[in-house]
Amino acid sequence: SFASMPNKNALTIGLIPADGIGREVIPAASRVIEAVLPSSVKLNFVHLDAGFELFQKTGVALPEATVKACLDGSLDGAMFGSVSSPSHKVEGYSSPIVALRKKLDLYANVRPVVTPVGASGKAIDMVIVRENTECLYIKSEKIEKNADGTRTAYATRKISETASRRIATMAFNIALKRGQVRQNSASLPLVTVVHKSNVLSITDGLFREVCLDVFKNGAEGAFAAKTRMDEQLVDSMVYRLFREPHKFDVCVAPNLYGDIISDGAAALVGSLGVVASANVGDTFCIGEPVHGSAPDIAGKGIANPIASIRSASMLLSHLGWNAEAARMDAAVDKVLVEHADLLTPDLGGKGTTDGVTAAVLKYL
Ligand code: GGG
Repeated sequence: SFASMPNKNALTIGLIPADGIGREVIPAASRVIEAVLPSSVKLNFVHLDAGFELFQKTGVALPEATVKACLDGSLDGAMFGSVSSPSHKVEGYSSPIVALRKKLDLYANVRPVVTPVGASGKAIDMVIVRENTECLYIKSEKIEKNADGTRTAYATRKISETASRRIATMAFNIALKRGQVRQNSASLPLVTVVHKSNVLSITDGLFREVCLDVFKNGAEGAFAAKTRMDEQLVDSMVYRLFREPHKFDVCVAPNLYGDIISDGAAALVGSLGVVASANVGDTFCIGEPVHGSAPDIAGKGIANPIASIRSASMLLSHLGWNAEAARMDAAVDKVLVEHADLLTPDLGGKGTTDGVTAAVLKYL
């Protein structure tokens, strides 16, 4: 959080629904934000464009106006929906969310993976902290023709000490905070560092080394005193995630591993439709559901709004609206646990985006 004392009079939030179901779930989340804030707050939503569909119409995926609105101090924060980037190269197109994260230096993608409070069975309560600015996502690729006429493609993977240090610091700070609210817990919060340094000993080796150093020496010794650190090779991490997900607490990973393990972890808590994230930098935050644009169900009114509502709650919490964020989370949990009849098809129900949103609004 970078605002412990929010301006309690006004809140201006940018809405960037982008493609597909983003255009259904972001309006749902904005309705919940509107309902949870005290009526005395002057709430202003600023609608901003981005996306592959926009690129197809205008030749621009991320308009300057959208970037400027996020950079010029006029917004307190923003919500992003989802993009439909194609799986093949399209001349002149580049993913707007990847660009936005880079341009705003939103260096952490924080992804809580949780079972709802009140659900039966062993609770899963983990946070995946994904590095958001480098790794293979620098998209430095090239293709060369070989003498025999076949082609070979290369991608450069960047892991810097600076980016590794700040993502590790973010992860240990999140662990410290979790430790503070869990005063009765017998064990200290645990940060699992995910890497593959047995193979990629230079790049992942650097990530691992920096994480270890942050643990040992960061926050003037507070991390070493008040948290624990563990490490997992990414393949073994996936295995353990499937076998014993309840044992994980905070996990920190380079960009691509973080993306893959968090989509996988979503399957453990029902569906991708309930997993939220916040893209966090030192001065700005964008809430964003982990799911994509789901073209197969776009426009049908059945997209699950819960990931976006939870992302909006993460955004509000970052902006210092902690009580309101907690009310949103509690309302979502109640709907998940008590209203299986209302849930959307990704969770096995026959419900709709509007039906789930109405139920969350009722329980706020
Ligand atoms: N809200 C996450 C999202 O839209 N994911 C889809 C995705 O990752 N697309 C690739 C991209 O355009 O970055």
